[in-house]
Amino acid sequence: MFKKILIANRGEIALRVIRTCAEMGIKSVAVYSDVDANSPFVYSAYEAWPLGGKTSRESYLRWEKMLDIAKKSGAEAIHPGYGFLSENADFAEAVEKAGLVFIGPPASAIRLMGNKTAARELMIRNKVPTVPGTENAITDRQLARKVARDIGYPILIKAAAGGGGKGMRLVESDDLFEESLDGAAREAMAAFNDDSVYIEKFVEKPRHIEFQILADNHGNIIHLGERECSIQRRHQKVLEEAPSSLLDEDMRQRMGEAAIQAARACNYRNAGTIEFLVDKHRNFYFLEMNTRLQVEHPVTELVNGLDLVEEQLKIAAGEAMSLTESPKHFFGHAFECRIYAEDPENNWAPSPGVIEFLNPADGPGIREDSGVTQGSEISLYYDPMISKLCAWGRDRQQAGRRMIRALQEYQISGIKTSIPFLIRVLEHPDFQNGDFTTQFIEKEKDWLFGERKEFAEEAALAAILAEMEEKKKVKLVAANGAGSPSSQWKTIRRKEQLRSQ
Ligand code: MV4
Repeated sequence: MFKKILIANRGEIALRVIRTCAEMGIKSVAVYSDVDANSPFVYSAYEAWPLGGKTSRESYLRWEKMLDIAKKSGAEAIHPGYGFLSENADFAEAVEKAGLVFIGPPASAIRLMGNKTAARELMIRNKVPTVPGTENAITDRQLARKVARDIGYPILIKAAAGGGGKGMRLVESDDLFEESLDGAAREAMAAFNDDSVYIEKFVEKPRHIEFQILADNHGNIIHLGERECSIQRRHQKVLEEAPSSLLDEDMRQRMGEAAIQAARACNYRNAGTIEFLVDKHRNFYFLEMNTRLQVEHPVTELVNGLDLVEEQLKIAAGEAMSLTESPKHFFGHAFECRIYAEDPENNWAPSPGVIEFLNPADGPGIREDSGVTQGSEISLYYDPMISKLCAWGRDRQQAGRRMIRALQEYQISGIKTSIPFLIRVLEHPDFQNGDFTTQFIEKEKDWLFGERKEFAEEAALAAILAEMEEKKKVKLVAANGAGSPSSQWKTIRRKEQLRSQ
């Protein structure tokens, strides 16, 4: 096993990797920008080296600097986390060339899966179900138009170099085909410096379900079940869960097999994720492969009783992974809520500032992966996600109740967060019944943002307390509202609290 590794990332994911290193007796090397000098991950690491700079480009994207610090500190391997350099095939290659180990897949798999048409082609050849559409990037406009007519409108034009929803265009009818094609190619060129695009039939009201894959260098390749990721807004996931309430054992078996087949086809190693779309007839289609550890990996850990970072380290060090067979049963149910420093009530505007007071949730079944502490400043330089709150329960209902309780318990002031919105999502009857698609937030925005009659009294109380705060200099820590009468997950909320200063 490695004795020392460098973590080329920041925030909660840097801390996540540092923690497993500590448990495994591996020395961790953090790198940090000027803005992050006082972040918890910097203090938790065995040692920490400054990168300088503020923006990502000046700091966490500087790979020569990363390699330099790795060499100077004596690190043997680099964990890229997610985002930043994690899916940069050139970086993965440079790491290996420098005589270090990249804790992730081979550069060839990153490159192949980064090209969405190449990935599609590979899946078609390997009999992994894909959405009907063009087999390659479009070179012949008339042929492409014929494909669109044959599969039937609406269709989506997607950028080959895109992914994660970037550079997609919906075309509703044949007369709009030509201009949409030109527009999509132009957008793709501007965004990715590559104008290749391809066509897929538009799957209406789908679910987004992804499978966790692990593959080692001893011939073991398994899946660890799925994550339900349909609850998202503008391609930003908001809340994830494992397992998905949509899948039965048979469907899980078939999708898991397809996911393993997909990973095998690109000669995959380490942890990866296969994204699927599931239509209303429960047909599933390969969408993309993510060649990194994902933000939402904790829900998979919770229902498998497994440390995915530990598995990543073992695999990268050439050891066999802990499991050799895909599990058939999962341990209870887990939710993850992404807590963002943003204001959902104000069109999700970023909410930078200092966290003046922080007392996060805890207690039975709660796990929090947070990158901040009281006094931390949330800047506009990086992603606004500050924490991931997970709740585990013996079943979906207990996990849901615990999540609402934890979100209510969570005390944070100085910045706005998505916590009240998350509570509303968890209280929604359709969400509780597992009856939702990727359109959920858009479709239910009135319900999710609407006034609640039953809160009228509490709103009045809150107004009085706010006035008291003004007059008597008493600090108000507002409870995070919840408890709709229709909720099968109804919980008892605590009262507003007054903390005298
Ligand atoms: C689609 C689709 C419908 N049909 N492809 C969005 C993110 C990117 N990974 C692919 N995406 C989609 N591809 C076909 N053929 C709908 C989406 C999509 C979506 C997918 C997953 C989760 C949320 C989504 C929200 C809007 C659109």
